[in-house]
Amino acid sequence: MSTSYQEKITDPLVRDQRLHLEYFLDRKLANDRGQDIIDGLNRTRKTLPPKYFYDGKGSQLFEQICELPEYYPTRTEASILKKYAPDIAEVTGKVKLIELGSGSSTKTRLLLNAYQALDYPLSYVPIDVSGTILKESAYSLLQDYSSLNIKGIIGTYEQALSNLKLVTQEPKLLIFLGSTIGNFSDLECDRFINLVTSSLAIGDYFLLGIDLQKPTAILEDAYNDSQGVPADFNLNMLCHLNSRFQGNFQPSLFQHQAIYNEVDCQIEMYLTSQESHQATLKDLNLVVDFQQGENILTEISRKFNISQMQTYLHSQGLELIQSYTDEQKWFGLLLCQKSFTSRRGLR
Ligand code: AVJ
Repeated sequence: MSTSYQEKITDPLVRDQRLHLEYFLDRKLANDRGQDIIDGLNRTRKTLPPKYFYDGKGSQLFEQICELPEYYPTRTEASILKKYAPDIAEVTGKVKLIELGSGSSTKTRLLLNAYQALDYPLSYVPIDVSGTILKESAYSLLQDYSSLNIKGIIGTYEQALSNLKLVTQEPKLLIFLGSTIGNFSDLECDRFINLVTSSLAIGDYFLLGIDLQKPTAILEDAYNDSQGVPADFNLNMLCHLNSRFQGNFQPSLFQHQAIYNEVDCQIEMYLTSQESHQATLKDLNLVVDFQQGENILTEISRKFNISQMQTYLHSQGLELIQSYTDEQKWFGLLLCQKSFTSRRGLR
């Protein structure tokens, strides 16, 4: 039931109609009433949804994380894409490229290059919750790809995907990189994949990036660098909530923690309250009490196994066409296709 509006673009670059933007979240995000925040902070074990990391500042900090020597996922995934994008383009043929959580669209360029090399007209639909970063990346892509058309969607995955069917009947490649799927619980993952399959037509492709299981020390280093960038990223969520919902969180009262849970194969990121205190989010009529040492779980980042993921995707109506990985098998890219068999027929 989201409302959207089209922004009037006055930028000279887009006078030729190569860029369209659709907003499901307006600039003040008034549509987003933050019920998920209220629910999460009222639990005995407090949680906050990771999507609130990504305001303008948070997206910038995430870009900085990607540059850290310890944070291997981005660079590893990019190296796999660099090597196999031509293969992917050849398998899919001409498609409309749709990206969930497009961010800076840096890795996307590797795919665009591959499709361009095959002389396919380039059509790209980036989807992100941060309008700032989406626009910046779109402008830069338009400058570098002269035959590119962009339709950017600013909103959540749910908002964007539930409206996608209306957008296009052309063959599609939906990409979800960076192992962002690792942020979802089992239930959220089922819901998400269900959104994906219902927005795709039979024969459409889905390219999924997954971070793979590996020794604890390597994983924990990736989320606890020496420069404290992941800490800033984690703490920035509180600043984001403050500005968006008139809050008074004091980031200095919290400490960043990231540990690998070897049982559940997931990094767990916490903000730990250093003293007992109270914080409020005025716009949400929310008052929260914290005890000394109390945690807010801000993110899980699950680490996967390719064949388990293949079995899961199959059960959801997505067939693995090809999996790509790096030499160390640290990261996987799964190229899937919405199956020709109906989902119910599979079980
Ligand atoms: C964007 C969800 C893939 O889980 O590694 C990086 C986010 N959090 N450092 C991840 C993140 C802390 C990242 N994803």
